[in-house]
Amino acid sequence: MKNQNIVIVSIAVLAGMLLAVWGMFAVGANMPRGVTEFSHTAYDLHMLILWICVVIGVLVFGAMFVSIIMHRKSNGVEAARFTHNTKAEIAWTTIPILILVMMTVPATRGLILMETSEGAAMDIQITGYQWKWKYEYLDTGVSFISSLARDSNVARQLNSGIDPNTVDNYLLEVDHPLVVPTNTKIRLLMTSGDVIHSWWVPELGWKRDAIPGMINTAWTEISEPGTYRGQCAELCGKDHGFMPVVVIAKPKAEFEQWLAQQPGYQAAEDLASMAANTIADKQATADKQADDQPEVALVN
Ligand SMILES: [Cu+2]
Repeated sequence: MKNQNIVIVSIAVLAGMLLAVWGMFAVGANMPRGVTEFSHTAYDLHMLILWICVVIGVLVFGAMFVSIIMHRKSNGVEAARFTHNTKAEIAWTTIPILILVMMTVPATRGLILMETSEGAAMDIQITGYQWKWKYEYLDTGVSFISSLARDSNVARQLNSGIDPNTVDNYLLEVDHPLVVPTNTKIRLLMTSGDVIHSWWVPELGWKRDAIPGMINTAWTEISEPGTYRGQCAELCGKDHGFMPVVVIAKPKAEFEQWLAQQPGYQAAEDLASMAANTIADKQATADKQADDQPEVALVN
């Protein structure tokens, strides 16, 4: 009879915990799995740790409720009077340590993966400004400012009379999205022109602070073409909520076509020869200035 009650209480606790986890998924409160290798790593790590927590929760709450219900005073149970139990103390110290050490393995692997930006095929510099983003495709001459889209900007004004629910992607749309190629390792160099911002697109699996006077490095490699939206994730002033991020991932050929059509685009060879010319020009000017200097006789 007693054992039967223990089973009933345990099943009830387990059901309650599973119901809570299922509810979290049902309302879509979980983090997205994303579209990059790193976002998958972060998601899998998050799920692994969630289930470890669920198992611990079921065991701890199960033991607690079983003790409370089965060993209650009205059931005629007397409280135990011991104060120490060495074996129990060793167990509840070492088991959590082992669990934590076990969790550090995938977590460290994920952190190393996130920091390894070597071998990137292209570099994009992202500069945060109050309250917009500047994207520079390094070594191509292409750069532009990305600001909140007009529809959202009009609707957000006080007494605009526009219902935000009628605006597509309200506060999550920009005039010039960041366009990137799929299946290409891209290094992103983050900095800021004024205060600290943070560039965050949940589907990519990370966010990075954009700090004035510093360059933070991140990288991404998007596997699926699509539009991914995010926001500035660092409170950066009164319009912090109005500087969204929109990333459009296109297949490589389509991206190259897009890039070549951008104002200021220069193929890499042109840029290299331009840079070489500039250096040669500077050298020639310096030489000429040196020649023009009147000879000064040194008098002892
Ligand atoms: Cu910001």
